[in-house]
Amino acid sequence: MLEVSSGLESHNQTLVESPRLRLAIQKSGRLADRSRDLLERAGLSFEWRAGRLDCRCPDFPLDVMLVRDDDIPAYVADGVVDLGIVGENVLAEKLAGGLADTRVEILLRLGFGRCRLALAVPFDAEDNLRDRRIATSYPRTLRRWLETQGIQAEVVSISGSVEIAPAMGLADAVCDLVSTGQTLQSNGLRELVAVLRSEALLIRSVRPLDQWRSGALERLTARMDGVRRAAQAKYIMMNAPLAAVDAIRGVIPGMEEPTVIPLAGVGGKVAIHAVATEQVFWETLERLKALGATSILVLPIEKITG
Ligand code: PRT
Ligand code: ZN
Repeated sequence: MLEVSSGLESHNQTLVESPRLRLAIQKSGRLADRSRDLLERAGLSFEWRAGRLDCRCPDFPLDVMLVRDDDIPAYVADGVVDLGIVGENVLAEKLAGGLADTRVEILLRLGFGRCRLALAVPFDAEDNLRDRRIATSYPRTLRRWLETQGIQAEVVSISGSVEIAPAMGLADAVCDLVSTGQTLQSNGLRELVAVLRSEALLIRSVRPLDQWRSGALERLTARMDGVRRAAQAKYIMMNAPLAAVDAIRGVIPGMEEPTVIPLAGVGGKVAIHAVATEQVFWETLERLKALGATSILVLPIEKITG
């Protein structure tokens, strides 16, 4: 009896199973953990198994493919997957290499994996790049930038360890990804200018989706956007003189309308509660204190929607 009913159920499931979205993320590397973390914060659970290149979400119609980041733009453009999470630097290089930007659309800037593609020269070299050899793993992006700047230089294409090219005599300058700048510095290089600023992007294929998948995509994007906004935002509470409320509104970055509540038994003082949509720095707290605010609390926000 049991056997018969479970057989029928699985038969029915294959007949009626809803379509699923496919998302490509980096298998391992600098974006891998943050991409998985984003999915988990968006309420999507996965059992990541070592050696598996795909993973099915049991509580959302989404399958995730784990791939090399360089392959993600083409997979998305060709419709192998519907969505991808990839660094802007990788997408820009593929677009500069002829991948039509009409085939891929940026849905969200995800706010992690931040870096810049920057030109750098040895400490004692001149700033001038004219007729110099520049080593890079991003030859197409660099050529485009040189063209827009009207700079004539030789682009030397290298994969990996670009920063050692000048010391090896392979180039006079480099164009490489920088985040803290430590790698450049420890290789005796100084940064001249950023060619591109990059962060992780959620991209989609422009191929039309059926209505069901479109709905799922909208829900997924809204959740990821909520996670991203919550990560930046902070909930701020403080007590302050009523007379300082307007000045305080001007100090808190990206503050929406605050809630102002009179403090029981303390004339002229109020409690202010507000959501700051941008990062709150120590300098901001010092300015609030200078305006008379006390008991200032800055709390993380887990989810934002609406
Ligand atoms: O195996 P796969 O092809 O998937 O990965 P990968 O080796 O090509 O890429 P990976 O994992 O190194 O980086 C993935 C993405 O992370 C990049 O495409 C960027 O979008 C982003 N990212 C953010 C960075 C950095 N920060 C970064 N600092 N990618 C590389 N670096 C390297 C840089 O190349 C240099 O060697 O870090 C060094 C510089 O760091 P600082 O802190 O010393 O300046
Ligand atoms: Zn790569």
